[in-house]
Amino acid sequence: SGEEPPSTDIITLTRHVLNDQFSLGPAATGDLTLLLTAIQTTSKFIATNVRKARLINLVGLAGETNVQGEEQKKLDVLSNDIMVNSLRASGKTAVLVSEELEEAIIIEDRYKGSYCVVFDPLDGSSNIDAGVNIGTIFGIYRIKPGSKGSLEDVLRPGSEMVAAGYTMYGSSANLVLTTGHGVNGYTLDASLGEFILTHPDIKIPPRGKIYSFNEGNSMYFNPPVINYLNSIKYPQSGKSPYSARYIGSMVADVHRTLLYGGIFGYPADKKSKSGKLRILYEAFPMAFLTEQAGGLATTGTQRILDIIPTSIHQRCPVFLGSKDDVEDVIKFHEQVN
Ligand code: AHM
Ligand code: MG
Repeated sequence: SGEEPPSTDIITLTRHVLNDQFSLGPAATGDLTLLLTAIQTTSKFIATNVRKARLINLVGLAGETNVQGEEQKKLDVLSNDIMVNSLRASGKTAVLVSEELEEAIIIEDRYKGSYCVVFDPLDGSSNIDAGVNIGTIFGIYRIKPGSKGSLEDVLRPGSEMVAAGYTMYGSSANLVLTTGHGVNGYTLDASLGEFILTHPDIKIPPRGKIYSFNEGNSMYFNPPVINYLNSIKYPQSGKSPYSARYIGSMVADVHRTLLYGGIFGYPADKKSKSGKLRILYEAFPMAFLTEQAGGLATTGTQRILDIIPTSIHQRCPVFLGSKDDVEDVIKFHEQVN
């Protein structure tokens, strides 16, 4: 008694995306839904491997191979293989760009579809061995009309992406997705093997109280960034300083920023002239999600989604999060010019 009966009407990610498709009428082909199904499957598979890897690390002796006698493949390489195989087999892709692969993959005719997927299969590599949150980031373009799939289909502004998202592997697996109509978050119910809608229509608070930068790089930072950080750490009298939170996994730091507000930054500095994060499969998907949640994403001087990349692994500075906070950092960049 007192216990609620289980809901008999759960909203899975597939149901939710299909519903979007119904609203498009007969014009919708269902291809994007099928592609997103393939991406969900890869996320479940990677989530399982992330968990297993920890168990093997626990029970295995250092330097040993696993019980099958094979050497463990590094998780990021394994995740890349899982994604490439599943995306190719979906029959819905034409071009794949992965952080793990120097060159783009142009899908052979037999499997060719009309979407391009850019992805970082397992982001936050420095956190993998410590069991701290890591994630998969992805962005999706439709190929240009008449194209059979080439680099030109992905060397385009982020504003032309049709969908983007990430899966965070933490205490649970969380998939956060936009198809250009807001942002929704889903949590993997391991017993059902389904991502269930748990965070409908995520909106970033217009101003936050948290900043998320790797301040260990302060000695290399440029004046606009130093001045901005000082302004939130030593605010005018009466105001409280911001709290620092930095995990070092973009997926986890952005996830918190979407839910709690505040600002995440990976600036360009004297050592890394273009910053660290990659435009196509890190900055663009996160910028798309942030804008769809009501926030802003900038390099400091330019809207991230307006960048036209000229190579697939190109980098850019990133500041994203609550609208008011990001507007502040933009003002500090304007002051110097
Ligand atoms: P990776 O792709 O090698 O994992 O690097 C990207 C990661 C991001 O997840 C994170 O925001 C950033 O690197 C952290 O970098 P740093 O350790 O320099 O603070
Ligand atoms: Mg990465």
